[in-house]
Amino acid sequence: MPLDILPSVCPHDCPSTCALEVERVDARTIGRIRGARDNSYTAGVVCAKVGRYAERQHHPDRLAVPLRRVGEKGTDRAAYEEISWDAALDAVAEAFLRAAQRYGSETVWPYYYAGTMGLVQRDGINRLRHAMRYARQISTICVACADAGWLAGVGVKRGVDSREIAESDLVVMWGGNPVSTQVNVMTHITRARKERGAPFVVIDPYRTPTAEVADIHLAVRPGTDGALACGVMHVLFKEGYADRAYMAKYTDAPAALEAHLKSRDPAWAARITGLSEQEIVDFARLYGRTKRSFLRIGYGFSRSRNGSAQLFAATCLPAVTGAWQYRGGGALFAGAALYPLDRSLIEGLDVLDPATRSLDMSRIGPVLTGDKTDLGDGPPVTAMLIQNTNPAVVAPESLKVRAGFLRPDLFTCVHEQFFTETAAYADIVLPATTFLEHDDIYTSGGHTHLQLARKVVEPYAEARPNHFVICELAKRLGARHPGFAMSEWEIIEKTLAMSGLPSPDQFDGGRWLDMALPFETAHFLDGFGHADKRFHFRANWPAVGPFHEGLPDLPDHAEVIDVATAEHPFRMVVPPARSFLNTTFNNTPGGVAREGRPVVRIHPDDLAALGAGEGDRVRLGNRQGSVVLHAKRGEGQQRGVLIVEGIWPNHAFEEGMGINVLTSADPGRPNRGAVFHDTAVWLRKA
Ligand SMILES: Nc1nc2c(c(=O)[nH]1)N[C@H]1C(S)=C(S)[C@@H](COP(=O)(O)OP(=O)(O)OC[C@H]3O[C@@H](n4cnc5c(=O)[nH]c(N)nc54)[C@H](O)[C@@H]3O)O[C@H]1N2
Ligand SMILES: Nc1nc2c(c(=O)[nH]1)N[C@H]1C(S)=C(S)[C@@H](COP(=O)(O)OP(=O)(O)OC[C@H]3O[C@@H](n4cnc5c(=O)[nH]c(N)nc54)[C@H](O)[C@@H]3O)O[C@H]1N2
Ligand code: SF4
Ligand SMILES: [Mo]
Repeated sequence: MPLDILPSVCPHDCPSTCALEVERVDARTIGRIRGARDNSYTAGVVCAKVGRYAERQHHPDRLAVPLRRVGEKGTDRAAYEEISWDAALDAVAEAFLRAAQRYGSETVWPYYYAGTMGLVQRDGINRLRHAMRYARQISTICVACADAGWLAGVGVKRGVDSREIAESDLVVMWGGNPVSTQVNVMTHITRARKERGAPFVVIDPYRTPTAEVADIHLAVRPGTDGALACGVMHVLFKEGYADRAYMAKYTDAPAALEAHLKSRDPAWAARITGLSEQEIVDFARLYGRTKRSFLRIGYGFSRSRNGSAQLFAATCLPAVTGAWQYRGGGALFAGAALYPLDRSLIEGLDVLDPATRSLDMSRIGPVLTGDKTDLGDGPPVTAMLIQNTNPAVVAPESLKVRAGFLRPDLFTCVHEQFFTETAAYADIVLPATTFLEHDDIYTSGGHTHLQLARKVVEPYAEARPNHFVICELAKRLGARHPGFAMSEWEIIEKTLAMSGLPSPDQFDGGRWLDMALPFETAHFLDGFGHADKRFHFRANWPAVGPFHEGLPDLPDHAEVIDVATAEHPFRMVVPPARSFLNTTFNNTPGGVAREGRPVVRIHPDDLAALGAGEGDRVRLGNRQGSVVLHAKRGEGQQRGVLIVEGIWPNHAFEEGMGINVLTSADPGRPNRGAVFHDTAVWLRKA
């Protein structure tokens, strides 16, 4: 029997946002998933984990029906009994009303992230929040540090079209690992290498799968990219690679920058980064003599207390050489500003009361354990609705997160596809649809398309979309907003109309709209995003956020990190594993088999000094706690650096708690943001 092939869009939290083709076996069953060949960015490629999505879609552990907790919090599925949707929704509404009666509406904290990137299903929770005056969420777990760093220099969140990578003569992947985290970047890099002989440089503390295929790997110490960028720019000025005419026309303070860089030579940068002077000079010359140089900026090096400053320093390079002017030249971090969407219907922005308090999602541990830094004189958080995220595993300071979720006076409802470790703390668990079972609209961080996707198969068992849960709760809570009475598709059509964008039938094949800007604008030849239209070498950190102490205005190494000390001599980085996507896929057989078990990569000399070998049990710790892992020889990283790929479930670790026991909920500077890769630890034999 021939299979139906239906279009869709990958909803996962990945900059690639692939245009998909899904084999439909019958109304409830899918086969393989492939990348759409006719989408110029996806170009027929998807990652292996989504290719075998049937493993996840038809996983025997999918949540099938609503559950009510009858046993202990934080245990397992046996602590729950099945109930009807009506009974479950009534219980949630009643708990929210009761909590608000006692403490005021801001005691309720709806909490969400990007388990799905569809705008209606992901962000609809904000409509309920605003209509009910519930506490707001400052969404810091992923992009806050990077956004602040990019905006400091460029002034608007967009960059050069990623398809232009194929037309570059030098591609630099800075602080990102696309072979694992956004494979489609590699399609375009491969074209540049094959068709133009473009060298490919990776800047990353360890030999990632991307670094393995690169021509040059600069294995910096974590948190020292600001120094590398300055050492490189020193050479660019000194050896005549700086484009002074470009800088005079397009930048704010080239003379101040040049004077500032005089003392930041390659020897200085080598001492801080741990690279050799020669590596820095060679890279600077390569970058300086190539006009069409493309910096693809990853998130990784922004996840540090000085991360915004690091990312900002990197973005200064193309402004010094003027690479922005050329096709295939310039830089890209993410393209959010390409999508001029009016989000008020989806998110209920028209009913938002700016007086309601905002809580930092990355600080969920401190928030739930009553930290006054976060709560001030406000009420405790006593009720939560959680959608599309798994904070029991992914948020920093896991021990505090656990203590918070275990509070007997906290009511939690978790809407999920699986019985995650967060669901195991819930009072009510609701089964959620996957992207194949609901409609949505998708923007993208890594390319320029706005995409639509209709459901492909019927919902599994009693699974329901986020939109359904939000609208049903609104009814029971008395929340009023036109969005609660509309279908997903009606919201999408109305949102497009309100935004002055074409209607769905005018999208290419009903699927996507390419929002790419003309060359002049994409390359900032008609000005950067700041009011003076210039690229800023002088960052105005105090205007960006409150935590600006210790951040220099000109690009520099900012030592505001968790520096290694005698007590904590190692610097730990906790990057993504290839077969998992955050915690998604860490329960599918294919992914788990490929990843094996949680390991820590240790430099061979550090391993020898410890008297340990490959596969031995070692313990990593700091003042927050400790975890046991198996050692792995880490070639291609400096001594004193530890790498723990994840995100494994907490229960995959010997003592039942995962790697985020060790990461800190300190805010990144200047405008918050989780600092996952900025942790000093000790290391012992276990
Ligand atoms: N397979 C897979 N894909 C994913 C994800 C996943 O978990 N697994 N997660 C998704 C999500 S939510 C996101 S935000 C993106 C993130 O994707 P990326 O942009 O790749 O960012 P990170 O995952 O934070 O880290 C990437 C790299 O940064 C490096 N790094 C850490 N600190 C430093 C530093 O100080 N300097 C430099 N130069 N490099 C540093 C790490 O070693 C790591 O290799 O990927 C998405 N795609
Ligand atoms: N150690 C360490 N920790 C990290 C990171 C790291 O690199 N290292 N990266 C950080 C980053 S960048 C991020 S973005 C966070 C992400 O962390 P999470 O937000 O937890 O990310 P995901 O695992 O992508 O998605 C969470 C859940 O959303 C559910 N979900 C998917 N679609 C839907 C839906 O339509 N409805 C509902 N109700 N649920 C749905 C999935 O089943 C999944 O369990 O993790 C952060 N934590
Ligand atoms: S590369 Fe990213 S967007 Fe593409 S299929 Fe994989 S997870 Fe989805
Ligand atoms: Mo992320």
